[in-house]
Amino acid sequence: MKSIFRILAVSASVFTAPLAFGGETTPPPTTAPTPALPVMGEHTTWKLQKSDTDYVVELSGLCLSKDGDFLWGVGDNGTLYKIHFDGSYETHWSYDADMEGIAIDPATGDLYMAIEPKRVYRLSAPYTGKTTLFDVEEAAGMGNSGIEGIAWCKGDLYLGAQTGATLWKYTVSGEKLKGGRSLRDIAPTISEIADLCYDPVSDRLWAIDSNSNRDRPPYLPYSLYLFNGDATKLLATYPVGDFANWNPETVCVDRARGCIWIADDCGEDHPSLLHKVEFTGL
Ligand SMILES: [Ca+2]
Ligand SMILES: [Ca+2]
Repeated sequence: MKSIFRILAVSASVFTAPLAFGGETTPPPTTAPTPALPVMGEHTTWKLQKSDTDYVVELSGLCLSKDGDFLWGVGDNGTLYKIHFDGSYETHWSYDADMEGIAIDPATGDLYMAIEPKRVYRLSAPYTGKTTLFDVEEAAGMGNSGIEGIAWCKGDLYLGAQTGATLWKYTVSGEKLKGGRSLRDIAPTISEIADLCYDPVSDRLWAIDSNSNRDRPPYLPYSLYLFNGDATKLLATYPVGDFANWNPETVCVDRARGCIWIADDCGEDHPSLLHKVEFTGL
């Protein structure tokens, strides 16, 4: 007995967890650890252009392909592009619609497109035709400040509008689950949603604000916003305006390359810009 007591005394001084009778450990009281936030690093920029007349026009949405080997991109002029990680690209399909956002169901490869001001399309392989899924009726009157962002979130869709930085969650069959509510309620410096990307690994939602917000306090210029997965808490804000300051309308998380892809919609008369922004701790 004497030796057992000695062991217990030594153990208690070494381990923070108290030892119960018989030497079993009782777990220490736990507080949920705060996960570290991603840290933004260097960026690389490509001008998406082959010639004076052949360039990517008004790139406004990006998502990774099903196999993660290229990016799908959409532009306001109604073009679906395949964009490669070296800045080369091909036109895949065109349709007369103001395409502002794109997301993918990684299991099926189905693409979901946000059409300003209010519509959602689905495209299945080989992505040369579309099905209209539903309209976000509350965005119907938002004109050119309507739906710009779309994100695939565990079988449902987040949709975001420029007007009021309004966020909704819908099922793919068009049942409204949440919203619309303004992200300004939790992030007072965001003026609009220009794009969204939900990352299922970290369970976080990214949004980008494409406005200069010059002389519009409290709104910040050209910024990325990071929220928890339910978009109930702001986690971080990242200014991107030192390199993405035309009209950054896309955000796309790419874990395999440790980066976030941001694109500038530079209007009809200028090639769009693609930025690879390195992040650690995504
Ligand atoms: Ca656009
Ligand atoms: Ca718009």
